[in-house]
Order: sequence, then C-alpha cells, then structure tokens
Amino acid sequence: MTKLPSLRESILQHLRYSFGKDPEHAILEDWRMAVSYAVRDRITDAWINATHRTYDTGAKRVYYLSMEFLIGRLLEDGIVNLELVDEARAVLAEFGKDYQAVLADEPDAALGNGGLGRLAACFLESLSTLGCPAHGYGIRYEHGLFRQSFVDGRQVEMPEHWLEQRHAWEFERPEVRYRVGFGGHVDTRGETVRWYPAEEVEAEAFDTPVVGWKGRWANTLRLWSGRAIHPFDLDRFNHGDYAGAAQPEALARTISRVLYPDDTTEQGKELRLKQEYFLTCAALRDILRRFNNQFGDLRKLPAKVAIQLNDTHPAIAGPELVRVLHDERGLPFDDALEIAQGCLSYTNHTLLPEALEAWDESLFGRLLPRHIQLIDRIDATHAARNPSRQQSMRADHQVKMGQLSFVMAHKVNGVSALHTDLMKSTVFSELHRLHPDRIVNQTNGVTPRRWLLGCNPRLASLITESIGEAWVDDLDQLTRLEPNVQDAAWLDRYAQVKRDNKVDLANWMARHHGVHVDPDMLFDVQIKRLHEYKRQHLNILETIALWSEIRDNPEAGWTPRLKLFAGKAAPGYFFAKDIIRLINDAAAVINADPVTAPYLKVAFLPNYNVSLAERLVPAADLSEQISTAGKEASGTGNMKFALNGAPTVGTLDGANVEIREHVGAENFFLFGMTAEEVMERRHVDGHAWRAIEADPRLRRALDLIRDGRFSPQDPGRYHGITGNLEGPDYFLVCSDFTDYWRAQREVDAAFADRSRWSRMAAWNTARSGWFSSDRTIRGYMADIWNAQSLIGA
Ligand code: T68
Repeated sequence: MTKLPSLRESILQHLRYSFGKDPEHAILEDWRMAVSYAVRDRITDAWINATHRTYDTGAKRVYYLSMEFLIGRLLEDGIVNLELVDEARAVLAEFGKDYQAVLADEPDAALGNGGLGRLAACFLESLSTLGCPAHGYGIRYEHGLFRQSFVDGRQVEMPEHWLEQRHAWEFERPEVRYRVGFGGHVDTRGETVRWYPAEEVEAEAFDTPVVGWKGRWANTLRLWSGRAIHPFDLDRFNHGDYAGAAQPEALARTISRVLYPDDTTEQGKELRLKQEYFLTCAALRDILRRFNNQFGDLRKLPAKVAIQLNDTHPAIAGPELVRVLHDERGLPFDDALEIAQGCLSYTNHTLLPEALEAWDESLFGRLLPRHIQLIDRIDATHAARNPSRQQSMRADHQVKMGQLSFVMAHKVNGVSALHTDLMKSTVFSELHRLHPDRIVNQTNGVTPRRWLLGCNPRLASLITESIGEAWVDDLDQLTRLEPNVQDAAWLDRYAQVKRDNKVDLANWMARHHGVHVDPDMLFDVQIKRLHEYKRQHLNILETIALWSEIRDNPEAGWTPRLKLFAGKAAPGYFFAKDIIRLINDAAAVINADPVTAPYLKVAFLPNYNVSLAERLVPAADLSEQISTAGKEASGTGNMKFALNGAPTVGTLDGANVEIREHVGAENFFLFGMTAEEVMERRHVDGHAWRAIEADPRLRRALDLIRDGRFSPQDPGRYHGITGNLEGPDYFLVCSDFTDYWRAQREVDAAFADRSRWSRMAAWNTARSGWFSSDRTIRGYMADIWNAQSLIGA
C-alpha cells in the first residue's frame, strides 16, 4: 500500500490533478469534490484490505438486499469515521472555505422513503464498524425520493436529481454486468425446465465503499443501474427512425429511473415488480459468482452466504435461488429448496394489511412465468410437510409475498419486541405455530457515529470529556454518565449544549425559511413520513386546542412552545397531503396571532431528508412518537431523539416501549391506549363521538377546523379530515386526544422547571446506549447469520 500524503496535500493534489483547478479559482463544488476524493483515498485502502482479509480467511459473507438505502450525505460520515474533522476544517479555513458549507454542498442521496431505508444505511455502517464482511445490494435510482415544497401550504413534488451534481463516492464497474430477463415462456422436457425470457436488460454495478469507525474496516454498497443490451438500434436509425433507435436504451434505463415514493400501499405497478426482480436477480448472480470463484461446492452455500431480505421487496430471491440451483445447476428440487432456506432470512417492517405486498397473479405470471410455477411447488411442498396448514401463498388471485418470505427463510424477524409479538399473534400466527423457532426479535438501532458524534459535536465533546471516547463504538458506556446526571454543574453544561444547538437551528430557520423563533421555547418536534397511523393530525389538533386555551386566558403562565413538523406524504395519499396543508394553514393563522405569539409557534419545514434530520435532532427538546399503538413497527427517529436528549411524549408502540424501559418511566411522557386497548376500542360503537362529547377542547378544535377558521376562503377544505375524525376514526385520534392533552401539560410543567428538565434529558442520553445499531447487528450476526467479525481475527 502506498503511503498517502497529508490530507492537505491530498486535497490540493486532487484540486489540481483531478479537477484542474488551483485554490484561487476553485469553486465550492471543486473543494467539496477534492476533499471527498482525499477522504475517499483513505477509505479505499481500508476497503481493499478488508476485501483481501475476507478472501484470505474464507469467512462467511452477509448480503443485505434492500430496495432502499437512505444514505444521505457521505462526506461527513467519512471524515468523522476517519477522525479527520479538525484537520479538514483547518485545511479549508486556511483557504478561506467554510467546512460546513463544503459539507452542505453534497447532494443528499435520497434512495429511500423513510425508516426502512435509513435502517439499511445505519446497518451498513455498523457492519463495517464491527468488521463483518458484508455487501449491501440495491438500485441506483436516477431520481431518489421527490423534492418537496409548499405552494399555498400544499405539498408540491418535484423530481430529485442527485446525480446531476458531481458525486464523489461511486466506482463504476463496467465489467460487472448481468442479464436480467422478463416474460417469455417456460419449456419443460421431462425433468429439464428452461425459462426463455422475452425481454432482457443488463444490470451494471456501481460500488460505494462504506467505512466503519476509525477506518478499521470498509464494506461495499453495490447499486445496480439498468442498461440496454444493445443500446442503439443502427438499423432503425438508418431507416430514419432516430427516436426509435434509442428506444431500447430508454426502456432499460426506466428500470432504475425512479424510487417508488410510496411507503404505504404497493402500487400494483409492473415497473415496481420489475425493479424488485432486477435487483434480486443481479444480486444473486453476483453472490453466486463470488461464491463459485472461492468455494465452488454449492452445498456449502449456507455456510458461506447469508442473505437478508429487507422486507418482502426482494422476496423473489427465494424462488430465484431455487430456480438457479435446480433449473440451471441441476440440483434436485428438495436440495435446492433446503440450500436456499439455509441462506435466506427475512425482516418484516409492518403489520398494516395494506402495506403487505401481494401481487396480482396474472401480472406476476406474465413477468416471471417460471417463478410462479416454483412458488406453487414450494407452497405445495410446504403444505405436504405441514398437513395442518390452511393458508397458501396463492389466495384471492394474488401471490402473497409475506407468506413466501416466511417459508423461504430460516429466520424471520420483527424490529421491536412488541412488533415481533404481534407478528406471532396476528399476520404470521399460523406459520408461527408450524415453525415456533423461526420468528426472532431484533430491535432496531441507529449508528451513533452519524446520530451523535457527527450530528451533535457539542454533546459528543461533553460526553468524551466526561467518560472518554470509548462510547463511540461501545454505546453502552453512556451509562457511565449516570453520576454526572446527579451533578448540577455538569447538568448546566449539558443544558448549554442543547441551548447552543437550538440557537443554531433558530438562526438557520430564520436564514433559510424566514421563520423566527425564540430559542428558549420548548422545541417540540415531529419528523417522519406523513401517515394517518403516525397521527400528525393528533398533534395539530392538540396545537389548535392549545391555541384556543391560550387565547381564553393568556396570563395563565403557559410554557412557550414551538411545534415543529417535517415529513413527506406519498404523492397519491391525499389524506396525508390534506394533513400537511392543514398544519400549514393553522400555522399561518396561529403565527399571526399577537395574543398567543409569546407562547405558541408552528412551523412545517419543507423537504425533510437525512440532512434536515441531522439538524433537527440535536436541537429538539421533545420527541413526538404518537402513533396508534400496534401500528408503528419500531421507529428509529424515537431512538435518535432519546440519544440526543429529547424525552419522548409517546404511546406504548414499537420501540417506544423499550425506550421507556431503558430511560425510565419518569423520563418519558406516556399517554394513550395500549395495542390491546386499541383493538377493543375499535369495537365500541361511536367511539369517536363519545370521545368528542367528553372533551370540550377537542370539540372546539374540530369545530374550528370544520368551520373554516384556518381556510376562510374555502371553509370546506378540511371536511375530509373532520368527517373522518368524527366518523370512522380508524386510528383513534379522538379516543387518545384527552390523554395526549394531559401528557402535554405534564410536559409544560416539567419544562418550566429547567433543572428537572435537563436531568430528564440527560437520563435519556445516558440510558440510550442500547439503541446503537452495533447492538442490533451483533444480534443479527449471532441469531440469524452465524457470521463473525474479522477485526482482530
Ligand atoms: C418502517 N417502514 C416502519 N417502510 O414503519 C418503522 N414500505 O416503524 C420502522 O422503524 C422502520 O421501517 C425500520 O424498521 C418503512 O419505512 C417503507 O419505507 C416502505 C417502503 C416501500 C414499501 C413499503
């Protein structure tokens, strides 16, 4: 390995020789690229070494298949993990460049919708930190999640072009290409079955190295891009059909063009199914090629290869692996099935019936005619071995991907203790009875490098000064802060960190969004995808009720509060978009009210993404985790807030339950029905009306919305929302309102006592170490993958 020059030298060399600029003429983007290349060079050494070690030791590899990797910006990740922050800042300062501005110049790679995609990104970082040989496989979407702006309070979607700016992190691998087929027919001759696809495209690999803490290890994120096998039809061109000549290329590229911006219902779109097969087919070919080169004997596959399915989106991996092993490599079907099951495992992220993937069987059979045959054979084999089985993978003319994933996996996991229990008792109850050892829990986690060290440097410094730096990759060490939490002087410093972070955010909001807020207000934050079950509308109802109460009695000693929202709604999810508009409309009215101005402000920040979360999380006082119990599988934002010292106001849902156990009930504002009570309440006739009748504050808030107080030009604008809440109210907003109001007034009282509040916040930090994704990944390695760390091996 060549010795690299100093970071300063590296940056200047790249500026000159990679970008042809001297420091005087370099623009911000040149600096960003030069710093990125200098950092990348350092990552590349770790990366190539890690690959050698994996080959030399013959270790088992983990493959994480996911339609989404919400990686965000990568430069700061690299700088932080290589401990180059001070050096990079100094070099840039020497040339009059602002470190933060250089970081912020990087496009935010939004190759995901929400929690599922961000979890995949945290997992990759932890896999590298732990030195577990791993690859992430995904799609290199040209357009990530849409860019959101507001026009008259309404969400407007614009395409995201993250690849239009220069991007420093990927290595194109033109030599790594696989053909992926669709459609066509199946030819059966006795035992020999062959699939002849009608259409074929090529998947080309692009690799991004993912470096772990201190650069000890780096793994690969390999993203597939679609291309045509014969990109240009010269014959059509020569006949004057210029547009038609380029058509094969355009069609193939469509496959990796857009991320489906929907985290609720699977649109029955052919293209989505094509994307899923495209990712899976290319990934499996790549995995088998690597395995063949090194090991050869296919029966060893489960000993050397662990394939994790991030939700059912890559579930076609089951039948595809069986197809390759049986149809192409000639293994007996039963052996192929057993080998595939030995490799595969599946993570479930939702119990919402509308989000469980099911494909129309005629579409599925048309696109993947051999796979549907194999699914039937897998289903029949499973039924024959389990005679009491009643459900099937094929029902209602659909292919049920959850059932398929369960049967094809040797382990199936939920993402929080409550969610895993509910999987056993609801959607997978029959399969759980037949395979009682298959479902395991792996409560989600977040990487502390990005979600504390990187995003909250002030708090990170205070922690390191107090207990040393070992916490960064051993987050349980945060409990060593417990004595500090009893110390008034230390708590003052902790409170000062939070205040400084709030001042930064307030300045940024004033500069970029024209929103002016007092940093001494309570910063109450709800940031996540918009969804009825996440109940942003419960929050805005409480805000409107609070506004009315303050107006009634402005001198009652209210705790000043800023209600901050951010999040995107799926473009076709009209109810969620109405909620956004309502929040914006209410904000305009409330923020213009001089009576309530000292006590209440509301802001909805546009275009929520990873970078905005990194800005908001360190500055939050209160974390809103208010989903209808039983609906949020886990949550991961809840963990980021707790770690950064924002106590939760929340229901007993997902990982909130475990957060409350860790930080202590006295440092958590609990409200609302339990998952069991929710199920019972739904059966109470007129539950919404009963709740409204019983609570005049709720009654008044609903009246204000329905009567057009926030939409005077269009009084009926929110009748969809009020009609839903006063009628079916499936997510039980009304039934939980009164208790939510109570919890929020407890928050007011607690916040008014500043030393009490700081103590609660600091307990949250000290007790959140368990929510590191390092802990989660260790769990997967031990309970699911049987994989080992190669650091120090
Ligand atoms: C989230 N799911 C869960 N789905 O809602 C959240 N879905 O509770 C959990 O913490 C997180 O996963 C990680 O486990 C999602 O984010 C999606 O984004 C999605 C995307 C496409 C189709 C279905």
